[in-house]
Amino acid sequence: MDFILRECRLPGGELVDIGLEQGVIEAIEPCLETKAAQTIDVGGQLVSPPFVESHIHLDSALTAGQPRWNQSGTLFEGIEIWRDRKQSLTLEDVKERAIATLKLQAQQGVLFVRTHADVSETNLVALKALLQVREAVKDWITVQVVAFPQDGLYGSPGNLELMAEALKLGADAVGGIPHYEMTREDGVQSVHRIFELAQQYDRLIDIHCDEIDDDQSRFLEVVAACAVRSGLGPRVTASHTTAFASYNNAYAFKLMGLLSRSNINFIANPLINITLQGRTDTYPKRRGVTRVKELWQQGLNVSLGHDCIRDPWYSLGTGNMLDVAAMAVHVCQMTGQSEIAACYDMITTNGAKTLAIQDRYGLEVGKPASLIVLDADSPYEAIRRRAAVTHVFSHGKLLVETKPAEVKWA
Ligand code: 17E
Ligand code: FE2
Repeated sequence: MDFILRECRLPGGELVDIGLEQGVIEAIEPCLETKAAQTIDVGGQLVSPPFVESHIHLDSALTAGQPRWNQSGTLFEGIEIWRDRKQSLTLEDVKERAIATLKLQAQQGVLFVRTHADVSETNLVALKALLQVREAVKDWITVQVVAFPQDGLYGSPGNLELMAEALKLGADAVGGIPHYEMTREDGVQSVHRIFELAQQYDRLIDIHCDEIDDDQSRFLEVVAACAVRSGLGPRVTASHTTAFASYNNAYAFKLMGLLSRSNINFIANPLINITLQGRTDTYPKRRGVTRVKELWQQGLNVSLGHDCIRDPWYSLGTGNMLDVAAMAVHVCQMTGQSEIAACYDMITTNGAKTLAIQDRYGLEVGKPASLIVLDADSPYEAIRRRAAVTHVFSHGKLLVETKPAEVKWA
């Protein structure tokens, strides 16, 4: 064996040794007899599959304040600021910020990332840069790129062609933003078009859907219906769906039945939507984060994303998925023990399901040897203390080590 990690606490609580050989998990057993070139005594700390960042915008990451700060805190002002900033994008600018962000993520245990790339930008610079980044980093971190028309698929006459071009260039998924299209009809049509493109090019779908507090924003039902009719179900993701938090319960109940039938994935971004939404409310002020607990209780796949790290929509952000999970625990009131454990799943296994990479993901013999060690003995403690990720293994190689902070009383 190349590596043996001894006394690993799995997320489910079992204590095992894990053997890594030639980039693959070779053995998971209570007490491994074999010898290895290197042994790490994990001492009962949590060993987990890597974190999955299922929703982030790497093209705009690290641009907060450029050319100005978001004063209103709304999605719409963010889109306008980004429209100005994106005029000066270069391949180098996007690649540098994206790679710096991926390193920040990887050192905190993230080894799978789905990023959106704005394709409503005339030269497709963001998309081309992120496709180059996907290739450049593939030995240590897996990146998926969604072709995302930030200004709307029908926002400008050339946007549909730009989307098709992005898919020809190799984007992994088709994106959309129906609630931002000029009319409800355009929004509905955009969803149909997205499904046609996904089928034509054989790609995944991840739509920014109903990211608004408008209780009349009902594109999620269109996405779910298209998923049922096309049979694409698990290859489809509805991101944000914040209007779901404003729907009346009678409609939400009907919708939930359709969502179950559709079997699509959901991504909530609690850090950002707790700050973006509710901005037009006085009091009571809505939380504007989708019905995470109810979707989970319904047995649907929900994962969590950071969405932003220092960009026009959110000037904060650390890249630490435990921050995201902790915010979900609070905002979605998932404070029960099984609910906190579910929030940990939402930044690990559920994220892998959203990305449709389950064949390459998980602590199982035969899977790639990508795993993380945390300075905590359970997912609950990891979230509560935002525990440090002490070791990150990618494809059998130790990629990064972090020493947890030391405290000394005088
Ligand atoms: N664009 C968008 O439409 N929504 C968001 N939350 C971000 C970018 C970050
Ligand atoms: Fe987003």
